[in-house]
Amino acid sequence: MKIRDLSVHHLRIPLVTPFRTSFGTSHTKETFLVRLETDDAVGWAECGAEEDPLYSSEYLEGAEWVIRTQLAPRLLALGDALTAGAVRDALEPVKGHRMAKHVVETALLDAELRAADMSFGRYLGATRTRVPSGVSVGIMDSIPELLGHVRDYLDQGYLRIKLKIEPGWDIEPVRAVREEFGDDILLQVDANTAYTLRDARHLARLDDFDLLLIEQPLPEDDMRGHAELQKLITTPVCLDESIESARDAATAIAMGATQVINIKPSRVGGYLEARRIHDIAEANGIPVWCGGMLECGVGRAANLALAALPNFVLPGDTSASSRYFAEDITAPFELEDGHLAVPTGPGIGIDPLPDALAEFTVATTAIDLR
Ligand code: OSB
Ligand code: MG
Repeated sequence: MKIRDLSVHHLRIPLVTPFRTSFGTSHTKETFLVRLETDDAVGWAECGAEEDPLYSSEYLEGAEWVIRTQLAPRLLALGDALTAGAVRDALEPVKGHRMAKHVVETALLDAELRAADMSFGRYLGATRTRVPSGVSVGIMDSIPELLGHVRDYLDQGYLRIKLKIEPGWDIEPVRAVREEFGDDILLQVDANTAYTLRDARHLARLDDFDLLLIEQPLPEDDMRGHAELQKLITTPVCLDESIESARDAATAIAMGATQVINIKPSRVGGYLEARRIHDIAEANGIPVWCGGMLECGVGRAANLALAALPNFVLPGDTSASSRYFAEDITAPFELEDGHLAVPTGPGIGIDPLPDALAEFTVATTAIDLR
């Protein structure tokens, strides 16, 4: 496969509500799309990196630089031997930068699958036509404000609530949500690395609330700490930031550092690696669910296909477009009976809408193919 044209489209899309985590607050979705044209098709993919390196060490400007100077030349050097399946080995000399690798591999895979008239879901091995939706709820200024948002999401039909937590906003919001909405709602928390092992006794207080899991309580490089923490709390530990590869997943499972895994294709370098993690977890009896990076419709479409694989047994952070944006870059994904439909068209199964693309694009750069 020959790349005819490769470009980066920077987007800025307003969020319907600010999103606050233990590492910062977002008011807009900043990302870029990669558009990749071959002789047979056009592929699209969305970068998972954020503007600043706060969730992980990657950030948008850096990812673009890596794609332009490191990844694109290596892929072009493959000539006709370039396929999505060849990307991993070709890019292996470049350390890390998984979100940059993810977006180019995914754009290539999209172009390839569109040319083959095959959907992402079919290619990855999806076994369902729709996936259950959860929602990730940011840190708020007050408990009443939080309860208002949670009530609204439950009224819309979301099947699971995830509360972002940090020191000072953990036990009380969880208690308030349980008291207000009862013991039957599926509830979990995400700390985005805000604690240390010294907080184990405090975090054990969450054990009273029958949470599905606690996501990434400790720093991303503290695999051992998570294994130690799990011995001190009964709430299942679920790793997000710590799992960057299938090897990380195997290590975490073997160490007892994770009982559940949040799989984000962007964080792990692409859908092929994401599927390996799914398979390793399944073989070890570890359930997985699909995380998110507040993606617009382009990233969401492919995530839904992945989330339809059999070991995605918990509702994911794959919410409807309206949870994030008044206007999405694609036709909106809508909640039906608490679920989102898995796209069935070729490739990711959806295209950016020209008008929305024009409205939200703040810069476009061509990648030199010479
Ligand atoms: O830790 O899962 C996370 C968003 C940005 C960065 C990190 C995370 C998140 C979310 C939002 O929780 C999930 C979503 O709705 O896309
Ligand atoms: Mg997380």
